[in-house]
Amino acid sequence: MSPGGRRGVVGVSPGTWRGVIEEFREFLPVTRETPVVTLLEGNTPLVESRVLSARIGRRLLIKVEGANPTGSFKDRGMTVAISKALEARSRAVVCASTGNTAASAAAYSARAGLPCFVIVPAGGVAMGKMAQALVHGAEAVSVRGTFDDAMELARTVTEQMSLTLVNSLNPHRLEGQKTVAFEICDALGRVPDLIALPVGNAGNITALWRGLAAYHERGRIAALPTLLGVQAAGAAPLVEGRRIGVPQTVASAIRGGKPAARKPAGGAGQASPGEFTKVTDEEILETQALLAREEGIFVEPASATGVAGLLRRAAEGTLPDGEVAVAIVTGHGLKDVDTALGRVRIPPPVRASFESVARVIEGVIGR
Ligand code: AN7
Repeated sequence: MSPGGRRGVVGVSPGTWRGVIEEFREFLPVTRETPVVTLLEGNTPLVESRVLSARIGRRLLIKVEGANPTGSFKDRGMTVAISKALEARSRAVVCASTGNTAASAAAYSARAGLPCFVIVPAGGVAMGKMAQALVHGAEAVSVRGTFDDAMELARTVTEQMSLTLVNSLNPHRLEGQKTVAFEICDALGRVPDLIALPVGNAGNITALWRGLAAYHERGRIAALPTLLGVQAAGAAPLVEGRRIGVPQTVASAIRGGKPAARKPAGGAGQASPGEFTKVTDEEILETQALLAREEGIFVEPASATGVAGLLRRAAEGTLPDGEVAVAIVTGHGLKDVDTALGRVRIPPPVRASFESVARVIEGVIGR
């Protein structure tokens, strides 16, 4: 094939992963004319749990979405949204964000050569994400308000100024995010019985369900799983069935009170995508520590939320049936080191000598 047939992945050696658009092209709204803007996202690890399986009483695998190029699942949707924006000759892209969408939009826009504006709630974005957006060259607008206010503004601005909105209200975003479902089923060789994940705007859970439905329709999987959507207790509009004016949680990525995707919609004629549950900030932070210390997986607080929901349901004895569960951990822990460092102690410096260092080691494991 001539390089022109694979614009955007030129230079990738044969046999390597080509990014979600090329790998799952038949399921995505792209044509041969669509310029593919990719950072080779997807193909993230599906890691067998070491200790959490025993705690929930079934096999658990962890889908590590923090291994995407900008450190979150958003890249799966952003490769499609930015490719389509470029194809449509958009003047600029805009998103409201608690951070990860902004980081991803900024990186893919940089690659596409498109101006990118991110509207963020002042004080509501973890520093790693803010750094990503700015370093990639996005223009940030920090508004005195909540994420929900920022979202409203992003919608208005894109409508009034004919710009491209790249939040999950952009249908191309959800199309790309479907691909996590394909990868999970491909890697397992079957559909899991249960998939748990954090829920903010409910874009990702909607996309996941659509991906599963698409594979089911094609006969690639024999059944559909139960989805367990988990929200933070102080920002749980979908669990409580009402808007939350000033949502509060340590998990800043999912600090929203008015889900943009509202009711997670299944595919045509599909049953409801699953169940919703909520967990406290304490459970979120304990689960984050557990994942890091017992499984070797460092996730941001929002991403620990899905696993925390599994643990809570298991403890209550209300976990849906099934042998095999998958937890999608959506973003990397390095994005929010401020929160993580709140739970550990940075040691004071000691003298740079063998004795000083040995004393520390002996204090922990003995001689
Ligand atoms: C790590 O970046 O909304 O239910 O603006 O960053 O599809 O909203 C992020 C959301 C879960 C929730 N985990 O996904 C944003 C933003 C992480 C996230 C979610 C987000 P949705």
